[in-house]
Formats: sequence, C-alpha cells, structure tokens
Amino acid sequence: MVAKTLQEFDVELDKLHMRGQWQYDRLLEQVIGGPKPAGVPYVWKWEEVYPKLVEACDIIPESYTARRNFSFLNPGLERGGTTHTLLIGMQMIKPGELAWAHRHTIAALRFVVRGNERVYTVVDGEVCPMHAYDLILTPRWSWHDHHNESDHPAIWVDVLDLPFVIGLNVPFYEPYPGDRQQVRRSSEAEYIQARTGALRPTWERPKERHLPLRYPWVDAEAQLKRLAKLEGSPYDGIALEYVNPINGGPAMPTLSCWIQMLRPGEETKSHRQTSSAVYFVVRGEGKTIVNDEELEWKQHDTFCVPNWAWHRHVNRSRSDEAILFSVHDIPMLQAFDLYYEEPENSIRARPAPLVPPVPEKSEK
Ligand code: 1HN
Repeated sequence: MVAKTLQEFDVELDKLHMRGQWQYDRLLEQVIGGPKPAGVPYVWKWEEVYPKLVEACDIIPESYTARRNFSFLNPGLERGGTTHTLLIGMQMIKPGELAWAHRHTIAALRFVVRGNERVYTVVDGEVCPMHAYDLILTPRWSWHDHHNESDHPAIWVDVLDLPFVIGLNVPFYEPYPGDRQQVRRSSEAEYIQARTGALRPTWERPKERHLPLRYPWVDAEAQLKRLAKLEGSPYDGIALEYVNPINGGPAMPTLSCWIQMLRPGEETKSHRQTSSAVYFVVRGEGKTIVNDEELEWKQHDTFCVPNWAWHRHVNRSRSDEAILFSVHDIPMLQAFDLYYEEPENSIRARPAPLVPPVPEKSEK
C-alpha cells in the first residue's frame, strides 16, 4: 500500500474537524514579528460629522427610542468597531428630548462636546450633569438615560467596549420598565459619588468599582494646568489618567481614560503598545503619525490608533496647547499580562519625586 502523504492526511483530519499541531508551525511563520495592527489609523473630521448630526435631528425626529448616535467604523475592520476592541461615536440630543433608560453589559462613557447644567445622564439613580468636556461613566449593567431639559442641543462622544464584549459573546441588554429611571433626589449625600473623595463615611464599606460616575472638566483642566510645567511622558506629554479614587485603577475595568496636554510645539517620541486607542480633540491643532500615516487633526476631530502601531503626536501650534481626550483598552491587556510597549516601558515607569535633601548643618 502506498503511504499517505502528509497533505492527504491533513485533508482527512480536516474532514473530521481536527487539525495537527504541525499545521500551526506554518501559521506561526506568518505571525513572526508580532501582532499586525488590527484596522487602520483614521480621522473623522468634525466638519463632516457635525452637519450629519444636525441632519439626523431632522431625519430622526425623536431620540426617544433609539440613541441619535453615529458609530465611527474603522475602514480596515470587517467586524465593525473603531479599533478591534473599542467603539467611538457621537450623539446629539435636542432640547426637550429624552433618550430612555436601558442597561447593557457593554461598558460605556460619555465625553461632552456641548452641554450645560440642564443636560444630564442619570446613572443608577444618580444625576450626572453634562457640562462641556465632563466625563460621565455608564458602567457595565448600569441603568442610564439621557435628558436635555435646556434650550440648546447637546452633543457628546460615546465610547463603548462593544467589540470586546461581542468578541466574548456576552451582550446582555435590558430596557427599563418605563422611559426614565427613578432618581435619588432627596439629597446628593445619598449619591455613591459623594463617597469617592478623600473624606469618606467611617460606617460604610466603600463601593470599589465604577467610581466616580462623573469627572468634571474643571477638575481635569485645573490638574493639567497644575502639572503642565513638568517634563511629562516623552511619548505622551502631560498625560493624566482618570482613575478610580478607591483603588487607583482605571475608571472602568476595561477602559482607561486619559486627558493629555501637548505643550506649544511639543513633539513626542514614537512608541507602540499592544493596546489600541481612540482620541477626541478637545482643542488645538496638530497631527499624530501612525506608522507611515499622518493623521491631521483639529478641534473636535476624532481619530484612532490601532494596536501595536508606532505613533507619535505633534502639536503644530507654537503658541497654544493641544488637549486630547483618549480611551485605551490597556486594562483588558494588563488583566492577562498581555500589555507590552516598545521601545521601553513608559507607563508608570518613573518613581514619584524624592523628598528634597536635608541641608547639612553649618558650623556656627
Ligand atoms: C448606547 O446604549 C448608547 O446609551 C450610545 O447612549 C451609543 C452604541 C452602540 C450600542 C449602544 C447610549 C451606543 C449604545
């Protein structure tokens, strides 16, 4: 009997829905050199997005049932998503509108573009006012409804870990019984958020996750200004993370949110990370060079940096700062020891400043 060739044997196995390990050797040859970035770098221009949002207000007269939201889809990803784990988009809500309450296992956040005191999201019974550039979390499985009780349209950026949750096949969803959820109105002291500062009730065990629900822009901007004179990160300038004040970790278990200042004329060094990111330009003008592609951006543009793509940022202005808000999937990778950077570890690599030396006693 003539011996089977390996190729014939592989075909037989394939019919039985099995595959020999030796086949992976061939596969591995293709992946040598590390991950290939998933999707492409891309910019969604405010000047193209904004008129479409305005148009959507006429074409979709109510945001009552659905959210009047556009997702920004990476032209290089067949499965959808802005990166392979993150989805960013924009939402507009007209005066008097309500986007009714629901919850899902997809974690989300809102970064406000246009808002005011009478625009708010209710998250698990807590009212979160939406002023321009505030960050509001709507954590996994939290009830959330959006309200615009003001006379002006409101716009915000939505970021979700949707591709990640779909990838793990855990997309639960539930509408609230009724359009708006009950609010803890009697006193702000009842809010979980009132317990996230440096002074906390001695009689309660603190809630440990998904806190606070709202990071006001006034605090973020003040902290950027306070630290602007520092050297900062060679790769990201003055990049600050919105952290959970209880455990010091990321704002949500899958999403790390950053606010970052590039000083006038600042050009960062290039690096790559196994994480991917989406960016929203708060203000300023510049470019981010991703591999060989130059992403030109200005105020209110949105862009993405795929995983394991070399990237650096340039603030083109000699006189003005550029401010970027970004969301990274770093915690997803760190949870499983899959977070790497090249050419060096830069995130949290440096120790905090030392106590200044005590001067020697002078002889009198
Ligand atoms: C969602 O629930 C919201 O609650 C916005 O405002 C955008 C995009 C995809 C899936 C769910 C919201 C969304 C979304």
